[in-house]
Amino acid sequence: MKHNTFVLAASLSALVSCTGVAPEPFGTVPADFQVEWQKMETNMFLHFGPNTFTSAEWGTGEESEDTFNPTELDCSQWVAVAKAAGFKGMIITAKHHDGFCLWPNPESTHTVAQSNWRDGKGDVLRELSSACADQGMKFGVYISPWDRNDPRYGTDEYNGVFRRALESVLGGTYGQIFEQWFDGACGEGPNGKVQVYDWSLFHGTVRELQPQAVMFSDAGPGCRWVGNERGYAPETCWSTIDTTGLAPGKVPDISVLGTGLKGGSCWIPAECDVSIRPGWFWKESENSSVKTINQLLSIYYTSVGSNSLMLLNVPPDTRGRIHEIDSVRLMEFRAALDEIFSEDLASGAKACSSDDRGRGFRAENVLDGNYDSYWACPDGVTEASLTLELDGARTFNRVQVQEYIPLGQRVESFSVEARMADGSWQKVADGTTIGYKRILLTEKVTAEALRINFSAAACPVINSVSLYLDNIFDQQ
Ligand code: FUL
Repeated sequence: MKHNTFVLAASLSALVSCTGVAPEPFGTVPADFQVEWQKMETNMFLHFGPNTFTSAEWGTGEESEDTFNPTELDCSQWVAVAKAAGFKGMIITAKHHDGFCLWPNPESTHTVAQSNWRDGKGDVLRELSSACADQGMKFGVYISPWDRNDPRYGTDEYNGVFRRALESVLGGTYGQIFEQWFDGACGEGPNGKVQVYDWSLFHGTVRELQPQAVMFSDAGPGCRWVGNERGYAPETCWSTIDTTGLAPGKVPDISVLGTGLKGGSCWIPAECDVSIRPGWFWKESENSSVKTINQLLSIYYTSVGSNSLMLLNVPPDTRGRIHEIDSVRLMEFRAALDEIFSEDLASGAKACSSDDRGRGFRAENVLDGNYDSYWACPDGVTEASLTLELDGARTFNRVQVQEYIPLGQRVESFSVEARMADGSWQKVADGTTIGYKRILLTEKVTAEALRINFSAAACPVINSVSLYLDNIFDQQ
């Protein structure tokens, strides 16, 4: 009996000692709402306003309010299209640089309330936010601080005017806002003056009214502009950055926005805003230049596949509907993504690794589909490898890897080797940073096993590894 008790106690303690302890977070880590935001991956941007009717990209602010006159506004259609395309959120230009407000902003006399549209009783934000709520879509707003209409622009008074405009959108009438988009543009107002923006006032207002909103600008604080409007995040893309010397609209070295900074003191991940058409606003003349499936897939790989969000602008037309050409293209894009990513060729594989932290943190976790389980190495181990014995020979050309970002971004570089039918290992790809998600494009490889070698700033913490076969995208 005594002996049995001893054996039981000994095996229990062995079991406990094999159970690993989670790594401490490394460096700067995201807020919970930034992790949720990153998981959205693809969102829709909507540029809509007087420019839709004048074919301008930047309105002058002198357009009559009656210019804005959608004949068949249908925000439910926008949301239905976005949803079918797999987007998780929508961000609308509530106010672009011309100053026209798509909601009855009490601070302004240049809004839907002064227009003949719906006898001045219309409110695009109300319709879109309720369509989003009905269809389970997140709702966000772009509100340009630059205002080419407001006579107070360029004076101290304007900062208060803009704060109150923010309050009327963010105060609750339109529900929860997942992202507040701040354009850094700061041009002249109607009196020829340039405004000195009070960013701490604006940011403080958003934080107070919408504590979970991710604030976009060149310098965050929630997410950052990637530095181009082509939907392209560079090969190396850290979600951390230092904001010293950066401000919305003021970025001395734009390349920093793409790469971020290893060990940077702020977690401000990149977002890729890009339009499905050449311009941001709808124009009849651009109906024939809607991006192709290949262009959209390329953007997907260089944004979502490069630790960034894809914010695709799909501008509603003069009817107030997403044009058929754009919606059909989006459905084709969705079908292509579904075809490529529906079958994970790593599933059924057996995973092992050079190192791990014990039970609960083993290599097999990269295959379990659970976001919150991961493979982690012991503290101090910064070079480690993970091997997948595939469930037979598999042919793939995409290698997708995810770090568990709630514990920080760690991997600096990695290489992928494949074991061929003759037993030899061959390097098929390599990359630098990973972050939330990294998709490497390789030649078509048929292999029975895969080995990924990681080199990281702190012990690697890898959430998932997947393999896919893309027969659609042509890299040219
Ligand atoms: C830019 C603006 O000037 C463009 O008109 C557009 O809204 C784009 C998303 O941001 O800075």
